[in-house]
Amino acid sequence: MTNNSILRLAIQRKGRLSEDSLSLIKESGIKFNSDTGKLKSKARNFPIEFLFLRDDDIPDYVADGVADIGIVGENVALEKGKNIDIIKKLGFSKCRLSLAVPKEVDYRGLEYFQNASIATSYPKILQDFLDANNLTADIHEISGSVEIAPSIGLATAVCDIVSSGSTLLSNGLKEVETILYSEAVIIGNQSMSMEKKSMLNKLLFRIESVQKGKNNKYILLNAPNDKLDAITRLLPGMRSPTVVPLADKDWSSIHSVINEDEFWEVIEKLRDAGAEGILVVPIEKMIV
Ligand code: PRT
Ligand code: ZN
Repeated sequence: MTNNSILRLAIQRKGRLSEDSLSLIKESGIKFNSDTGKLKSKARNFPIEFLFLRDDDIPDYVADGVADIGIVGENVALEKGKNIDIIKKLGFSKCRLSLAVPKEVDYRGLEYFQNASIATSYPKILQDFLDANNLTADIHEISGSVEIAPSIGLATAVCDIVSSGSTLLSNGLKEVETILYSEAVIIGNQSMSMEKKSMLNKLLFRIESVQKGKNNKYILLNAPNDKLDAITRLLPGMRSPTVVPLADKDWSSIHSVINEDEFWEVIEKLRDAGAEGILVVPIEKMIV
């Protein structure tokens, strides 16, 4: 039973992805009751319905068309995802899937894993990695607390999600190889109707505007007119910087947009070039 006039988005009911998934939707201007105690919720101002599920179930629901799209970690999308598309990376819930071994092991390279026994919740991704490296190993699939497997004698290595690394450390393990860098992604059903695709494109446009806003800052500064050229060259802006004369006729105010990544470098150069009174303001949304 598919309803073509509404886009169904599956998000994690409770866990590491939930809060950022809900914030992204809210920042995209979509209003809804975010009580994840419920199973479903309809937006009030956008043709979208949310399904709140366990993250592991989301790829299947999306593949079957119960949901049209979903937000999951790339690790889950690749492990459980059959017949789904990865549509967009979302930049949050960043982590990596890594191989780790007891810290006393004198690790010299991948050959350590030949005939090893490895505990993991990601047997498919791990098997693909082993195959790609011509290795054979025993994979023990376990669904949680993978990091304790070596200390209870179940395995000689683990393949697990790492973020800060403190879980590995406190279990006497060290990270030796990274198999996958993961972040939250939007996954999608492969046979969405034209109508749903057009709703999805509207949603993606909004999400991209929010993301661009976050990656950029609005900058205002004062510059003596004889330094204007040098300073504007440091500031590309969306097209080119806006230059506004100040009451003091020898000075102007410059407004522009700069990328978060080059922010500090540009600020230092601007000061060296004679800019004063630099103000930096967050951008809520950016449409280019
Ligand atoms: O109940 P449900 O099945 O929905 O949730 P879940 O418990 O399966 O998933 P959840 O909420 O823990 O994680 C959801 C997603 O967040 C994962 O699929 C990853 O894409 C991403 N993510 C980001 C993480 C972590 N960081 C993370 N640190 N997922 C798990 N961890 C765990 C990891 O398994 C290990 O036990 O945290 C520990 C490692 O953390 P550090 O900081 O000690 O290295
Ligand atoms: Zn899960």
